Amino acid sequence: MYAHPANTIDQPAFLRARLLDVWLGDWDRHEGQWDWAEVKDARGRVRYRAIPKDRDQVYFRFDDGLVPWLASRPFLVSKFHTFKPEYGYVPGLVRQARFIDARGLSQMTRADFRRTATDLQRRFPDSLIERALHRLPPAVYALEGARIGSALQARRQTLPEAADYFYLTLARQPVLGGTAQAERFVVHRYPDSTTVRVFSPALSQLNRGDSLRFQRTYFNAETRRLTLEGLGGNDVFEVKTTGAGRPIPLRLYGGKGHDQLQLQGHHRRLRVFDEAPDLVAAGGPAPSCPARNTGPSTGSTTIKYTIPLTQRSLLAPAR
Ligand SMILES: [Ca+2]
Repeated sequence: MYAHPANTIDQPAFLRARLLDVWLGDWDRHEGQWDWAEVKDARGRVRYRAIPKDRDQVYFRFDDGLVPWLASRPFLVSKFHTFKPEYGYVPGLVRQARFIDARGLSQMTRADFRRTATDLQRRFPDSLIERALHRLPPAVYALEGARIGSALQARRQTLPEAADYFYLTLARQPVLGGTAQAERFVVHRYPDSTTVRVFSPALSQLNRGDSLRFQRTYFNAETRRLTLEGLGGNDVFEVKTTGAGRPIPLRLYGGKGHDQLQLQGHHRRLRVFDEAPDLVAAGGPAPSCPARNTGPSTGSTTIKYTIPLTQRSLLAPAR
């Protein structure tokens, strides 16, 4: 995905897989827990479809003792989640996957989350839950079957609410990355929302005239801070601010290459970081050097793909 904009994750399919994780209470879904199927089209675009594996934390039970109680407190932002009829603290439940969620769900809207959740509700009738639980060993079914079954039914009823909480968790401080190729980030900031479109000239070589890679509107009511990373290539950031209100705070990271910033309107709540001193616009904010360790880290060392040093950015996982 870093190498070329023609490589993308199948986001609707990944959202279905992640909502299944949420329903099952599988909190351990970091990037090492997935394989990826490559689906190539005739024009050379590659879509990656997620294949979940290592479901060893499903129906996890962690509620018998003081240490487990402490480890599951929301104020400790625990990743450990006991499987119960209620979802509990959703940001903790999805936290282990935040590195891959930021990339695999970046274009999924609040409506997509709700629609997918209600679709999954229909696909998991009581008869299916019962049939699945009967595949447990008989001794386990006798001991846990009824408890798991009723919890699955209760969680199915409130899956849309949990999906909404999941969406809001991801929408709070999104980080959007470019690729190693040149991109043009077109940002329109309004008092109540910010619209981002990303164009990749490398894409129009595959499909003439179509270079739009990404498009999304972020809302002040949901988003506290928005970060855009150009990564490699000579990137252009066009930022237009309309009105005198308080737009979503925006952070731009130019990354490698000779990057350009074009500003229209005021530049309040805008911070600019670049490794070369070329990301300046007349009257705009002075760029700072990117500080390390301010981006999201995965807390995981099992990540399988590696990012060449020249493309590594704040988005790169902690080693
Ligand atoms: Ca780039």
